[in-house]
Amino acid sequence: MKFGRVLPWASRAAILSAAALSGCGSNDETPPAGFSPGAGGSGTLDPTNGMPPGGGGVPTGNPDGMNAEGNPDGVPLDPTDPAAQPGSPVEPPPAPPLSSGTGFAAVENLDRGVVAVVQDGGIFVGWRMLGYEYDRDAPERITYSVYRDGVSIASVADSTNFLDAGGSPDSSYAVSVVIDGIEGLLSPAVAPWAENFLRVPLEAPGGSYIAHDSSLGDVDGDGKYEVILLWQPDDAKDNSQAGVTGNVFIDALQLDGTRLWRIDLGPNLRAGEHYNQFIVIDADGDGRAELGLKTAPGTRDGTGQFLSQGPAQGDDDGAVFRNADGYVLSGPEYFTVFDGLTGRELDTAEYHVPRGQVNAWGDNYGNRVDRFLAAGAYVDASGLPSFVMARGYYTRSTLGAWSFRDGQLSLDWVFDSDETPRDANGQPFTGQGAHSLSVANVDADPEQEIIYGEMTVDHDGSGKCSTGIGHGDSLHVSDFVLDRPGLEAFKPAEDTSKPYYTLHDPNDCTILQQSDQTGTDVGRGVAGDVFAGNPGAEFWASAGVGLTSATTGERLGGPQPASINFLIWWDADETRELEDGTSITKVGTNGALLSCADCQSNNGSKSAPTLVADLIGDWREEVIWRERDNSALRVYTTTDLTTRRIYTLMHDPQYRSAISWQNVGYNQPPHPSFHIGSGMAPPPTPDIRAIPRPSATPQ
Ligand SMILES: [Ca+2]
Ligand SMILES: [Ca+2]
Ligand SMILES: [Ca+2]
Ligand SMILES: [Ca+2]
Repeated sequence: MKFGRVLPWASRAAILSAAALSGCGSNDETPPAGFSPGAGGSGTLDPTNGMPPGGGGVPTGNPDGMNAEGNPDGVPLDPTDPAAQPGSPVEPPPAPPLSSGTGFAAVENLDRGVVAVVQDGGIFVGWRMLGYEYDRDAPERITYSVYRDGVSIASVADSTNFLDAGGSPDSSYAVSVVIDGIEGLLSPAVAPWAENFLRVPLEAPGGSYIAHDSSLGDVDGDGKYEVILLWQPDDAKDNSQAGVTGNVFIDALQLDGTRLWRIDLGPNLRAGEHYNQFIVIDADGDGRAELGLKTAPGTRDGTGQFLSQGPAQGDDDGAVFRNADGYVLSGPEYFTVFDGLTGRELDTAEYHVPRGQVNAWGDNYGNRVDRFLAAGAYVDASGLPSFVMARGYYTRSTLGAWSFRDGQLSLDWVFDSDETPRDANGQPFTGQGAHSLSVANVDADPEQEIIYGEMTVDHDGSGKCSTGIGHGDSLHVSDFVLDRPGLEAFKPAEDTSKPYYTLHDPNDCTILQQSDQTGTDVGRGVAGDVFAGNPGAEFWASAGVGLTSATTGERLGGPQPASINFLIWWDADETRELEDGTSITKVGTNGALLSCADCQSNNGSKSAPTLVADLIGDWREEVIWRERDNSALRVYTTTDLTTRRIYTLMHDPQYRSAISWQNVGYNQPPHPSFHIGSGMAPPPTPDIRAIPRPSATPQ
């Protein structure tokens, strides 16, 4: 196999531009084949032939089939060849050898995610480093070439952003990866945004609907995320409140506002934060995301049809099971997986843990029986993500893992605290859950575990451990303490007999830090590195818990966080910023870094965003807010130039899982599996492989 030599920039640029315009291999850039840093060898390549030294190893098949198939032998391009002159329709240049990873977790085959934004001093350009482009031991091997109007203008080695002082609003931008001096395919060119947000127009299902929580998935397999949006009626209820609610709807939206489908959950699913947890993952590894959530008779899929698979076949879709108080405490309960592209029902099963006796869950009116949590999690040995659907956390706590393969759902395991009431140390598994959950790999095997508040459920559904501290409102899991191996979990406590907060090891549930105060339900708490002056992360909480070192437990003087809510990586440094309401602030800095007066946050005083996630551009996070009148979503991206390079956070399996569960319960910010902040080490090599793109990408 031969690979083309690197051409002088000018001629190369012309070729790349021509290739991009020719349409061959240009609708999608192509993750090149054959290079696999950190997996299966040194990752060092012979630049003369693009193969690993000694000829060992076969380049991994190209994820979307355009590169290897379109140019299988990497035919060298000759700048003197008339076919390679500017404007000539030529084959795209050979790509450097690069595999899409051979690790455990099957992740999305994302595109370059290039975004450009008009600035006072030029044009800001940001893009993704893919997880499998990262070489922890030799990061200098990987650089990026930035093209303006088809001409290379910069080689960027220290980051994945660039300010083009010579750019104009009429310029177009594209980016290619260069590995060991060998250039990959050029991304499609993008036009700059006039402002630092993208407006995604919406069509509400009715005047009383709020564009509520959202999730991300690549439903058509083109490497770009779509937004899955839940429409909440404005009469949605907390479980503790009686009242009939409107139907809940779920839309799939492309970023230009094109609506792919709308699911109507129907009258037998109540609207409220604790009811309808929706999970978007590519569960079967076919390159397109699915949607999984709880359903019932009367649910219509994205094609407008009532559910008809499994137990839904022949059920009564006209039946309304809700009682006079608006609760749905009888009737069938299902779990359905929907096609992400069409919204069509793919399979439906009985919900794995039925409600049974309502009062067995802690009350008799239907509050605690209907406390649901959910996540997409890599709990299966295949490395494909599963739907982990949970019921109950105040008392009885149950989790079940559903895999979806070849069009069929199967229930792989159920954890039930009624059957496993205590851990090996005698701590209870009942009543440990929070209003959200977390997913992380906390032990030596590659599968993820479920951190369910103060307890951990192993990837195989066995109870791993519990602190016994009990329920609390929020939960944060990441590497918060740098000099200690493994991850830490921070959670405030609701039980007034318990310490205000604890920090524990989610692998063995050892308590590492705890408040010396008791007596209050501490309703809010956050952990993250928001202050560069303290090594590792900090945490803070309501009830007057100021900024505290996660490492030492010492209360830190000086500037304090202005909110106890979401987090976002937004500015140039590695410490994280605060997201709350419709603004972004920074500890120690007056005023907002960003705010949107035309936007509105969600869930009342919780002031949650529609989503915070690394959606496009570099590793820093985008925020999605809804406009006040629900006529659009706005996707904001940072334009603050950074010199920090990190692969897209979506290629960190823990962060990707967190985006799947962000909408669940009381939304909490996502955390990666490793420390991003002051004094950070080079990120770990992600244990991933990219799912091949579908051979024919539907549009
Ligand atoms: Ca897509
Ligand atoms: Ca799929
Ligand atoms: Ca594990
Ligand atoms: Ca980003």
